[in-house]
Amino acid sequence: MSKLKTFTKEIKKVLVANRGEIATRIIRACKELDIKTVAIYSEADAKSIYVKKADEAYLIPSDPIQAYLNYFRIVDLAKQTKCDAIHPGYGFLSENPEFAEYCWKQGIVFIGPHPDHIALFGDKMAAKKKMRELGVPVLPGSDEPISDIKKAKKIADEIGYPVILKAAFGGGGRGMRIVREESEFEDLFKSAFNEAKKFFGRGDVFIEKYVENPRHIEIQIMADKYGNVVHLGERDCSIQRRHQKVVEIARSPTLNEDVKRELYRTSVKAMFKVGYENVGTIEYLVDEKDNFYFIEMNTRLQVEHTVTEMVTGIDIVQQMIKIAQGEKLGFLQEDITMRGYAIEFRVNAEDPKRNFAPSVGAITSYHSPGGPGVRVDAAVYKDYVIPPYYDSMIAKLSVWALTWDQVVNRARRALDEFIVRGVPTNLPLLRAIVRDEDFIKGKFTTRYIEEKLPTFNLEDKTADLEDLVAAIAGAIAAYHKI
Ligand code: MV4
Repeated sequence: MSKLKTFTKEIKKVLVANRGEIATRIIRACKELDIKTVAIYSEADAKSIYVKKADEAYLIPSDPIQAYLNYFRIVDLAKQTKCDAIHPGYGFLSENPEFAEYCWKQGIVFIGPHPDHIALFGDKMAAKKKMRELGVPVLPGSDEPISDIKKAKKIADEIGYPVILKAAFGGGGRGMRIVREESEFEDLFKSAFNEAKKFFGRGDVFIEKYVENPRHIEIQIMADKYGNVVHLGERDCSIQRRHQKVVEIARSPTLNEDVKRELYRTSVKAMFKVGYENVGTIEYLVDEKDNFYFIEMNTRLQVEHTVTEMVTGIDIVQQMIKIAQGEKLGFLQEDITMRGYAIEFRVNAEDPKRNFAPSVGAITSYHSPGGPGVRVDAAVYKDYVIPPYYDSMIAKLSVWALTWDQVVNRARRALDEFIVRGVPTNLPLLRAIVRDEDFIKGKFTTRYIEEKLPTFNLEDKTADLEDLVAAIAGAIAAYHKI
C-alpha cells in the first residue's frame, strides 16, 4: 500500500473527464446537487450534446482519443477552472491508478476509489489472490504468470482441461484463450501472450479452470469513508457479443434466492475487509450447478448502472460524489429495497447484417421512446454525425416494471418506438431478443448471442415503414404542390 493520503472537501464544481452519454449522465447528477460542471471535448466531439449541457466546456486540442487521456492537461484544466473534483466516468482514465493519484497530489478530489484499490483490482491475479484470502470462492489456477511452458502444462493437467488463459492486466476478452487439450497449449499460450503484450503492454498470462456456459452475475457495491458497506443487488450481464455487453438485467429473474443472498454477503464482507471506498462491481461466473466464482472487480461506474438505479431508486452517480466529499451513507442495508425488474439495451451504431461493422455518418431521423418506466441515456440527436473514432454505443434504453413479464412487454413496446435513421443500428437485434422465447423465460447464459444469432431475422422492419411513410408524405406534398 502506498502512503498516499486522500482528503475530503465540499464539491462545488466538477470536471467531467469523459464524453458521450456518460458525460451527460454525470452532468445531470451534478445539476441536481447544485454542482457546477466543466466538460472537455476533442475536435471530433465539438458538436456532441454533453458539451452544451455543461456549464463550461473546453476543447483539448489533441487527437480524438488522446484528448481524453492526457491527464496532465486535464488536471491542469481542472485547477485553472477552479474545480474541486474530477469524475472519470467509465473507460478512458477511470481505472488508471496513476491518474487517480495525480489528481489527489494536485489537490483535486478523484471521484472514485483509492488509487491503491484501483491498482490492486487492475491486476487480475493479485485481485484473485486477495479475494481468495478473504474467503471469496475463486477458480483453481496458477498464482503466477506463466513463464515456463512445462510448469504451466503441469498446472493445467492438475486442474484438468479445459482451462482458460487470461491476460493479468487485460480486459475485453483480449489475451484470452480456451485450451481444450494439452496439444494446443503452447500455441494458444504464445498467441495469448503476444496479444496481451500488444494491447496492454504487459504479456503476463495466467491459467484458470474454464467454466462451460456460465452466467455472468455482478454485484453492485457502495461504501463510504467510514467502513459502511452496502450492496445494491445483482445484475445479469450474460447477454454479450464478443465480450461487449448488449443487454443487462437487474435483478436476475432466475437466480436462486439462496445463491443471491450468499453473493451479497460474500461481496459486502470482502469489500469491508479490504476497506474499499466509493462504488464498485464484483463480477462472478455462476456455473450450471449454481456455484459462483469471483473473476474480477471493476473499480468504476459501469455503463449498466442504470438498471440498478431503476430497481433501487438510488442515484449511483450522486452517491459517488457524496461519498467523495466525505458524507456518510445516509442509509443501512435494510433501508435499500429492490423493487421490480429493469433491463438495459445498448443501442449501437453497427450493422447486424454486416457482421456488426461500426456505422459512421449522419443520423437523419431520431425519435426516442418514452412513457411509463422508460429511461433513455443518449449521446445523439437528429443531424448528429457519428464520428469514426469512438465506441459504437449511441444510446442506452432502460425499462422498468414490477414483474419480469411486464418489463419484457414494456421493452418490446419501447424498442418498437425507437427510431434511428441514417445509419444502421443493432435495434433489429434487440427487438429480436425481446421476442425470443428463451429470453422471455429468463433463460440465457454467456453463449446466448452466438446460439441465437443465426435464428434471428435482422431485417429492419421499422426502416421499411419509415421509408413508406416518407414516400407517401412526399407524394401528398407533390400532389398539393407544397
Ligand atoms: C471465464 C469464462 C469461463 N471460465 N473464465 C470473458 C471476459 C472476462 N471478463 C471473463 N470472461 C470469461 N471468463 C473462466 N474461468 C468465460 C468467460 C466468458 C464470458 C464471461 C462473461 C460474459 C461473456 C463471456 C463470453 C465468453 C467467455
